Amino acid sequence: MTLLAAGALTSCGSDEKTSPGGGSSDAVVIDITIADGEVSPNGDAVDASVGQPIELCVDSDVADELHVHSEPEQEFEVEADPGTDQVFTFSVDLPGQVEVELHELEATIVELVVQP
Ligand SMILES: [Cu+2]
Repeated sequence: MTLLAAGALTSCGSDEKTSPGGGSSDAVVIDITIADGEVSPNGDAVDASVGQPIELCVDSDVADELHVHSEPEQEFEVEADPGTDQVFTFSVDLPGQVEVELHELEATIVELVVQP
């Protein structure tokens, strides 16, 4: 067994810029902050590809549920844990527009535009 170098553990948001054509195996990283009843981002469009890993890094001061309105729908439990990144990774199997919604707040966080 070999250990991965510590540097391989990237923290959320440190790696947002991926160059086009760099291959679709890079994850799309979306930094999400939920604080004082507001969520950021709030409805932004984000490009992704079918099968590409999508990483939601959530910092929240309230418990809630993330809904990914893909087929099938995917759900993640968010805990109230401000200052800590909770990371949820998923991918989407079908091209199209997929909302990532915060259930209790009824807010659309991002609208994924999933390319074939
Ligand atoms: Cu929903």
